[in-house]
Amino acid sequence: MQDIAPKRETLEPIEIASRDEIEALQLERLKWSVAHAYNNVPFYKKSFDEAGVHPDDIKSLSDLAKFPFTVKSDLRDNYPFGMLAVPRDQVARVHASSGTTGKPTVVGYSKTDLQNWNNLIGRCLRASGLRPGEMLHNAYGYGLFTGGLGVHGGAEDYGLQVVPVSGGMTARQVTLINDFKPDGITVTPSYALSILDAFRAAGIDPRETSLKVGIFGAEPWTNAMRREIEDAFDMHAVDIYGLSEVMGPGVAMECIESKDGPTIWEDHFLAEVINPETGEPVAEGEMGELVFTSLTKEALPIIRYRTRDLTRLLAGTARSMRRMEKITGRSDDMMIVRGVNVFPSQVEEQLMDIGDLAPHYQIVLERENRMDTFTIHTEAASEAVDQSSRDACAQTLAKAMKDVVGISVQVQVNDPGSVERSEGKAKRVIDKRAQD
Ligand code: DLL
Repeated sequence: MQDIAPKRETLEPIEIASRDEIEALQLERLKWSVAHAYNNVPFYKKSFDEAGVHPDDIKSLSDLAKFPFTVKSDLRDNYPFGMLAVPRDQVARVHASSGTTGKPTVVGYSKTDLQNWNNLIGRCLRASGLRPGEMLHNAYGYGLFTGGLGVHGGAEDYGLQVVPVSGGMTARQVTLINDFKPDGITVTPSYALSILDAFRAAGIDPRETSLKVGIFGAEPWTNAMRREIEDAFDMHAVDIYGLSEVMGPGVAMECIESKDGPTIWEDHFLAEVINPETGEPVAEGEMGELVFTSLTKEALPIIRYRTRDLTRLLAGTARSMRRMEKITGRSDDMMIVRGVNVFPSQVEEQLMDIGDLAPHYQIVLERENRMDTFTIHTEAASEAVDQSSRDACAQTLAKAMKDVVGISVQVQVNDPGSVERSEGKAKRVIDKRAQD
């Protein structure tokens, strides 16, 4: 893999400013953002009044902890436009995330919000090692999902040539990568694996493509998956994080020179980590639920939004801004199986170490005789892996799950291609227990 790290002099000054400068800017912006929300969104006025807090109470960054949280259902309850803080004619774009149940969560952007978003995506792309003039194959879904259009606008502004391919039509993805010779790809890690299969099906060596870097996000993925993808494509794999309620992709981005978890763009977002049970801030560097407050957003200011994402905050390395540890899971993805807490990423980590297995998997939870069963459906890496090797793989994986994670599982190693593929975010867990 080539060394494509950006030169320090190409970074924005704030990325490498002192902590004091960053925190001073945050405080100034926080005061504005909290007041903006309070003065323009009835939901915030009511919620702050009920909690007995007022924007004038913000004298330091830690004062934010006195303010109430915002959760996804607050956005749903104010569907579609009740959370907007600007008149409708100042909203330049809306996006929405489709929940599995109920109404979608709608978010809006002013022109300035879109400019800030573009700028932050440009910052992410620079951090990935891509340079103006290069080409980006953007396979995040276009439409209401923030991935496609969010990355697109920022990539264009940054000076890349964007191929707006979106997700799907996987054979065509291979043709375009092969013919157009892009330098980078933006895609969910699970869809990258589908593209990888399609390369092999087309008889093209994925290590021979022009791709130098892949920018993966929108779903959890492990360092084990990073090694798999980097090796398969002979390119760097870096992590981009974001969520629609806070902006979309580009809230945080892993720097290629360190690959040690996404750097949070703290000049636009204030991050906290709380104990999900008590709501209290955790001690510095401890695991908990990530909470974000927007510092510059006009159309949809968001104050103390509970992401459900579990991580810890870490000191800056490649930049002075703080990092978050690579997300291992969401609190709502956590499976409680016979009393043990399990995340899909723990299955992924164990599975990736077994050479004869493909990196595709799905977990099915069922209840038999009032006992939970946990079955991992995965695939042989190729048709050449015979039944006795498949049985051995199944045993190895079951043993690793028992020894490392502490639960008994069943493993089914099926034929290549049998696990459902995603064109965007993968569905890792099918929980049939609730239906019993
Ligand atoms: O997934 C925005 C995005 C698009 C991010 C493209 C990165 C790339 P939502 O659909 O609102 O927005 O989903 C947000 O996805 O709370 C996390 O649980 C998960 N997520 C996003 N990025 C990562 C990541 C977009 N890098 C939810 N690692 C978030 C782990 C991620 N989980």
